[in-house]
Amino acid sequence: MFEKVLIANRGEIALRVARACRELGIKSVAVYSSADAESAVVRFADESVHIGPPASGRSYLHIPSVIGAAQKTGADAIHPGYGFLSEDPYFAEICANEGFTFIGPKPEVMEKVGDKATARELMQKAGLPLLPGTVDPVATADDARTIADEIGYPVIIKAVAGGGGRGMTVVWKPEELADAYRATRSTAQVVFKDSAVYIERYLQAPRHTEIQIVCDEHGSGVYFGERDCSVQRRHQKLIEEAPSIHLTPEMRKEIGEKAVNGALSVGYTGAGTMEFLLDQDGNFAFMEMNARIQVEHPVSEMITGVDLIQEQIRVAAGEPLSVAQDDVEFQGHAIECRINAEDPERDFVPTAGRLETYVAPGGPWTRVDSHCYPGWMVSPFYDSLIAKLIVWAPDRERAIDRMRRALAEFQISGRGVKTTIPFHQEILADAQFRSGDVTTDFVEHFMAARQSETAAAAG
Ligand code: MV4
Repeated sequence: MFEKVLIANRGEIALRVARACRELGIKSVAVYSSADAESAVVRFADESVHIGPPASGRSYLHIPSVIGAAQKTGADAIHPGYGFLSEDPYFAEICANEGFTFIGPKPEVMEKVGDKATARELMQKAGLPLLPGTVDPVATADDARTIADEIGYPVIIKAVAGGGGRGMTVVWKPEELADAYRATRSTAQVVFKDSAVYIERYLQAPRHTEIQIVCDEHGSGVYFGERDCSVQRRHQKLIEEAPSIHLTPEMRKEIGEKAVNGALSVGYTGAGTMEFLLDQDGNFAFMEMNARIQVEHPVSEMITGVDLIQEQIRVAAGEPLSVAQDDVEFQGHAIECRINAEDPERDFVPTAGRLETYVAPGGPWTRVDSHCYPGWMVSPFYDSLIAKLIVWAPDRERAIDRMRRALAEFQISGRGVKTTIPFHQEILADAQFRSGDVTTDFVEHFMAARQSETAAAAG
């Protein structure tokens, strides 16, 4: 096992990783920008190193500074968290070359799954279900037209280098295809410096259902069930839950085994997520693979009782997974609300500022993953996630009730600081959400209905 792990991240996930290290008896090293000098992880970790100014390009994304901190402190591994350098194969390679274990998959595997068309091809070969479409990038507008005619409309054009919802165009009619093809390519070139695109059948109003897996270096892989992440706005997830109430145990086993097989077939090691769309008839379609631990991993931990960060560290150290598939039991229901410093009344603009009040909820089956405390300065330099509130209960209805209770206890205030807490309360009170009949267009419809209610009340 490692003796010392450097955490190349900030915020709640840096603290989450430091806690896992402490429980495993591993020393932790925090790195921090000037904006994060007073952060909780700097105090919690065994050591800390200042790596640069607030701008992430000059601190958390600046590879020489991160590697320098690892050298200076004699760390033997680097945990990248999520975001920042977590899915950068080049960073993983530098870690290896400098003698540090990157806590994640091998660079060449990361590179393969990071290319959406390659991932699609590899996962199809491994037997995962896919939507009709191409596995090779589409070379010309004429080819695009021919392919779309075969697939049938609507279709979606996606950037090979895209992900997380960026660089996609839905095309409803053949006449619109050539323009959409050219527009997506040029956007992809500008945004991702790679103009390659592929085409898929477009699925309207699906559920976003993702499978958590962890694979070790001994050829074993385990799935930790699925998460439903359909409650999202502009590709930013707001609420995640596990399990999905739309799966039977048989469906869970089938898609879980397929996800693990797919990952093992490409030599994947570490924690990862296979993202699928789930249609109204219960059909899965593989979308992309995320080669990192995700924000919403706690809901999977809550229903399985397994610490996924500890598993991730264990397998990176070359140890076998601590659990076999048969040991993983799914119990009850967990929900996570992302508490962001944003103003839902002003199109969710980030609201940076100093927290005057910060009182986290407690009580039974209530977990708060956060780096915040009274007096903490929420910085405009980073993403606006300030806390994750996670609850568990024997069933979904009681989990929702518990979440409403916990959200009501949560007190966060500061000059100019608004949070998504009241918005979560509204969603949790919504009859459609409570029924579980939620697809990826839920928030959009919810917002529209909310708008017209406000207008009616004012009128
Ligand atoms: C799709 C789709 C419908 N059909 N692909 C968005 C994120 C990226 N990972 C995949 N995305 C989508 N791909 C086909 N063929 C709809 C989406 C999509 C979506 C997916 C998951 C969660 C929210 C979403 C919101 C809009 C569109």
